[in-house]
Parts: sequence; C-alpha cells; structure tokens
Amino acid sequence: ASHEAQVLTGTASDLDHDAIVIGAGMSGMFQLIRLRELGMKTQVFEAGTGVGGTWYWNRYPGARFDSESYSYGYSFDKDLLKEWSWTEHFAPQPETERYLNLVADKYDLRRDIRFSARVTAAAWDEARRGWTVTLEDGSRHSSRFLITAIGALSAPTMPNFPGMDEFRGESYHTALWPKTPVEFAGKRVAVIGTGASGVQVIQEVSKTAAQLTVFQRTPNWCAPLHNAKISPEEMEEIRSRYDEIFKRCGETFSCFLHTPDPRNTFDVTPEEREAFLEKLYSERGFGIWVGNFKDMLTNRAANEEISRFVANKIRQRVKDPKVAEMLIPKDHGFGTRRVPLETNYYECYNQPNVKLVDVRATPIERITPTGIRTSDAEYEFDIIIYATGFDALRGAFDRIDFTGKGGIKLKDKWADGATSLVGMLVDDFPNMFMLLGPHTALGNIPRSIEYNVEWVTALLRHMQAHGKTYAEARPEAVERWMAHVMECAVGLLSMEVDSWMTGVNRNVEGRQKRIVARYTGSAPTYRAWCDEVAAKGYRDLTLA
Ligand code: N01
Repeated sequence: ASHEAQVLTGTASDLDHDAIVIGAGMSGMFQLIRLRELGMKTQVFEAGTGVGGTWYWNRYPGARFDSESYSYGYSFDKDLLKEWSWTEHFAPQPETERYLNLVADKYDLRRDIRFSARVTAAAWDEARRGWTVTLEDGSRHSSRFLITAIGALSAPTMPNFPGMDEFRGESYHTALWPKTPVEFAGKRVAVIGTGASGVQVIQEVSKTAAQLTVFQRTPNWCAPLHNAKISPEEMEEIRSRYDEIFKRCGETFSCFLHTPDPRNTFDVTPEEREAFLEKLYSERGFGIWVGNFKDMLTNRAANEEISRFVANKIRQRVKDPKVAEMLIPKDHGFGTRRVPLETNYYECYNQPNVKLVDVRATPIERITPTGIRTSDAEYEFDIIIYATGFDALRGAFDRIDFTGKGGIKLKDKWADGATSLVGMLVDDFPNMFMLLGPHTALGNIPRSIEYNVEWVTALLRHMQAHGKTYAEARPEAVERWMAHVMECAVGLLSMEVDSWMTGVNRNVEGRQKRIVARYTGSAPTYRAWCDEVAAKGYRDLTLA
C-alpha cells in the first residue's frame, strides 16, 4: 500500500516531457509519430547528427538490404507508399538514408529530436513517477515514460589486438563509417571479419583496391542475393501489390516475403530435392535460408543435405580448391548462423588482387604501425577495415546506465541473460518500453518495429483512457514469457553454434557462453502472445 501511495504522488507537471525516446532510427521515428497522435509532449535523443539509426551509421561501401526493399519500408502510411519509389530490389544504404530523411521531412520529426545527444544514464524516480535521463553533456531531462529505440545491432565491437592504436594508416569499423568517401584505388586494404557486413564490404572494395587481404576466423555460409534494378513500370506494379505484400509479411515466420516450405527434406525424392534447392539458389533474397524445407534448421541430416549443396556451389565458384575449402564452413551447418547474401562474393577470391588468410591457422598477433602481423607473416596496409560486428541485443542497453525501482541496475538484473515481458517491458523498470528489446521477434526488422510501436501506443492509449500513469510488468508474467522463450529454442541447430544470435561475442567480457539471447518462435506466435496481453486488459502488468 505504501508503494501505491508513493507512486501516486507524481504529477505530469513536475516532468519536462510526457515521453522521452532514445534513438531516432526506424523505431524511434515511428514511435514519435504515434506519441504525437496521443498528444504526448515527446523528446527524442539521438547520438548521431541525422535520423536513420542503422542506416545512418552503417554507411560502409556495399551496405544494402538483404530484405526486399518493398517489404522493408514503413507500411503505416499509404501516401508514403505512393510517394516513394525503390530503385533496386535490395536498396543500397544511401537510398534508405534518403528515404528515412524524407519521412523525417514529411512528418517534421526533427523539431522533437535533439541530435548529437548521447544518453548515458536513465533512472526511475519513484517520487515523481517518471524517468530522469542524463546526456553525455551532463544535462538531465525528465519524463513520465521512457521508450528505448536503441536497436538490436547498434553497439559496434572491436577486437583486442595489441598495437591497434599504433597503426599509422586509416582504420574504420563498418558500423562507424565516416561520411566522407574513403578511396581504395591503389591502396592495400585489410578486412577483418566475414559476417554480413564483411561480405558486403569485401565485394565492393575488391573492385578498386590494389590489394585486398581478408582475415577470416569463421567462414559463413553465403548465398546469392540476385539484386536487380527496379524500373518505374515495375515499381508501379509492386505498388499495386503493397496490401498483399504486407499481408504476406504479417503471416510468414519471420516477416519476410519468404517462409519455410511445408515439406520436410526427405519427403521428396533426391531429384526433386536437388531441383528445389537449385531453384532457391537461383532466386532473389532469403528464400534459400528462410524459405527452405521446414526441417532444415532442426534435423541434422536435412541440414547436411543443404550444407552439401551449398558447399558444392562454393567449390564451383572458387577456382583454387584450397581457397574454396577455406571458405566452406566446417564447424556449423548452413543457416545455423545468419546467412550473408552476396553478389559475386566467392568470385572475388578468383581475382589476383584478393587474398584470404585463415586466422585460425595463423592468428593475428598484433597490429603494427604499418599493418598486421600474424603468426607466420607480416602484412603492410594503407587501410584496415574492422567488420567485427556488434555486442548484439544487449550491448545498446549496457552502454546506458539504467536504474530501476529501489536502485536496481538493469545490468545486474540481466547479469545471467536478459529477461522481459514480450521483449518490451522489464519488471522493476516501470514506464519503460523497449522497441527491439531482447525477445521481440526480429526477422524483417521494420515489420517487428511497426508491430511493437503499435503495441506500446495501444498500451499508452489504454492508460490514458483509464487515467493510469504507471505500468510495470508483473514478475510472474515475465516468468511465463521467459519459459515460452526458452521452449521455442529447444531443438534448434543454431543453438549449438556461437554467434551473436546465441549471445556470443568473444571481444566482449561476459559474452563467452551461449544463451537463448533472442526470440526464436514465429512472428505470428509472438504477436498472438502480445495481442493476448492487451486483450486481457493488460493483467500481466501492474497499472496504476
Ligand atoms: O557482424 P558479425 P556483422 N579476429 O558478428 C569476426 C546484420 N547485418 O556486422 O565468426 C578475427 O556477423 C567474426 O568472426 P567469428 C545481420 O543481422 C545486416 O557482419 O566470431 N575475426 C565475424 O566474422 C548480421 O548478422 C545486413 O569467428 C573477428 C565478424 O568479425 C549482423 O548485422 C548487413 C574478431 C563479425 O561478424 C551482424 O553482422 C550487415 C577477431 N578478434 C549486417 N572479432 C543487411 O541486412 C570478430 N571477428 C544488409
């Protein structure tokens, strides 16, 4: 009772804003639009100098969608769908950044966004029933609600090689790429890392660099993107199908246009199987990964079939058999990590200016003032590109000092792995809503973003209608949800493999052990759960 009495004392007038949103990427932008519609005075803080989040920071050469452009853009605004034309099936980063700036213009979003404003801390203030947010410049700002729109893959990580500061050439992380163009012509370039970012940057840099040396620790299974331009006529045709496109994304397993084939791998004859895999390999986008036989990621023998098929493709495409074998993953099956989509990635290694170094066989010992020293060679470089990924899912939260009820730190609460209710709320952290928090359905991310923003908006609307100013997940509801999250991951081959999807990042302390780091059920199952929380009048939350 004393708690109830205490929390009821806060009044909105004590607070600077109704809501603070951290981040002006795709989720923060859309949330701002919806909060304005609720009549909420909102302040967005953004660390960058422009909108776009992922599409603002990741401006490395070759950065582009792996989801079909027209399945990726916002769907909530029919006029925007009419206005905007995508020029490629998988749009490059500059086009997407332009698109998001158009949205910011159209809705006049920038007047509520403070740029170059990195949030360092956020603390629950029981007495005022709100949040106090601290920026890097030391200024403090308060609000009733706090919405984190900080991304799932937004905290870049660097390796810990000795000598990294001593390198006299240029070095870049793919996710912190400068706005000014980087010249590769005539240069000796190193790329460390062969995930989705590495694969994209390697393809592009190999076109102009005098020499490109790729330092690979774990090869990934890659598959052809089959990108193509979209003509104005084709765009008109796509536009006429938008309702159908977004309806489909609402029904598929991970919100892509592709979804698992209802057949199992061994339901068909070997000839039919080969023909189906050939078809998927020759088709645009993620079909080969998320549109494959439905047991491909759970049945070991089925997974070996598809792995064998793709290994043979790599052998056909790479001329030097030794290099081909280096590029074929031996310690995990196809699709058990995120499949990078590529355009002539394997063919790069047939070029005389491209060399592949296996750092498991010959580890990097240090970065020298002039390049990289491995256990068996000394390389000279003008440019080193770190395509070394992110402290995924958790990293963006850990960079901010979140303090909840009674001084509890989010970092401590999540010491053994994040917990949440539907990925959007955490008990002990009232009035804080996470867009793209841990355990939200990811997949084709903007589809998940739109769903989560609408869910949070509906909750806020419900609270307004009922005169409530306090929302907190009930611990027993968190427990039920987490049991479901754990159950979804049982039997997945991906759970046997180190990757950001299983919470492993060897460059970050405390991320060495595999965990159920994300929601692995289907997006429709996720949404059904969230819808039910709402339909039952938010009984899984304490509202006051
Ligand atoms: O990061 P990653 P990413 N020494 O973690 C290597 C999304 N995305 O930025 O595998 C040597 O996948 C590391 O090696 P290993 C997408 O969801 C989307 O590429 O740990 N190597 C690995 O090869 C993706 O999955 C798009 O052995 C080191 C690489 O660095 C996610 O973002 C485009 C090392 C990191 O790969 C992350 O992708 C790009 C070390 N010390 C990204 N440390 C599109 O949709 C790390 N590595 C278009």
